[in-house]
Amino acid sequence: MKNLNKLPTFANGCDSLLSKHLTDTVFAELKDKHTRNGFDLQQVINSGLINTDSSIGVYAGDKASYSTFSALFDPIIESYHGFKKTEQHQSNFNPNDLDAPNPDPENNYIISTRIRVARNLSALPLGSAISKRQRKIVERLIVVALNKLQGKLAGTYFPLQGMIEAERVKLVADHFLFKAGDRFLEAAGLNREWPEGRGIFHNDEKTFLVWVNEEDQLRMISMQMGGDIKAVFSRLSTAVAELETALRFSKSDHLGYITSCPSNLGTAMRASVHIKLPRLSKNMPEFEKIAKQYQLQIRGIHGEHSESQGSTYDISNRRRLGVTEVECVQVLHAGVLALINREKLF
Ligand code: ADP
Ligand code: DAR
Repeated sequence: MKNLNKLPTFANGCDSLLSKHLTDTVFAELKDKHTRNGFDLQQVINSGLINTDSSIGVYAGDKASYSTFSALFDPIIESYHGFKKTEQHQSNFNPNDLDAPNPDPENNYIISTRIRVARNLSALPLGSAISKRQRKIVERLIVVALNKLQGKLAGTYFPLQGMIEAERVKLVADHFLFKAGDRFLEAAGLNREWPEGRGIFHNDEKTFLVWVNEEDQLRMISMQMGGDIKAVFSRLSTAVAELETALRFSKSDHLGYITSCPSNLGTAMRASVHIKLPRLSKNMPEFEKIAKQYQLQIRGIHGEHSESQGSTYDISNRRRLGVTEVECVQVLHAGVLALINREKLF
């Protein structure tokens, strides 16, 4: 380990899973370890050391990180997902198994629905350990696959490098593009050589989008206005299956799809709605009780670490590992129905 030769201390009030699970014993076991890509414990924990407001605080640099540093990752994964190191992840991306009629057919509450999955290529390191040359190879392999998409999924890739700033700002404001300069990703080494090798693909309707080389090498996104959750899921299922014929994604029997952050392992799926709850949002204890019951996250409308606007919130599934893709969306659907029914009672 380059800079740390003793167990780091964490600021008072830091409640990250890193601060909880990096014990003396774990530190002693891992401090001199590294993967064959040279990824070491300092790099695993750097984001959580610098950003003491992290909820998790660790990132993997390659698939091997999850085994090399399992003494730290396993308890973090169990704390976040309730998933034990002896369990095997199961996948089911079949829309026929999803029972999700539109919970808001009159569009009184749900503004938009978005479902995304993260993927990384199996042949190269993850973003925190990848080299500049390797990142360009990842971009090239992904763009070749994206350009093969046909019909309604066909679209165009827009590299971030050279993008007109006003266009970039508008894509972010319209919730289509990732924000730049995330400090958690910065400290994890995921923003190196930014914006080289980064970009966004989208079809003409902007209902299918792919982020390239942000936190993960692919974020495949299906989204549209309104609450037709099943249509959004079906589009994503088709698109992911198409791209899986052209790209080999990193996965394991135990952890499912491999991602930079352990919170995204397994399905690597976040299914979310932007929903207006003017009455329920004035009763946050009740709002939070329902969200907890359905294991939903309540977030602001610009995603992570953002604030709600008015009474519009981003509601999404919290668990991604040890549940299937269908179960992630089924839970969101049930939770959104419960929130809407409670809103109606006020
Ligand atoms: P991820 O979980 O995929 O990393 P975030 O949840 O942080 O992404 O959000 C990324 C962008 O997607 C943000 O601009 C956010 O506003 C937008 N977003 C998330 N859910 C929805 C939704 N249901 N409708 C529209 N935009 C959304
Ligand atoms: N911000 C980091 C990661 C939390 C999960 N979100 C991701 N992976 N985008 C934290 O530890 O708070």
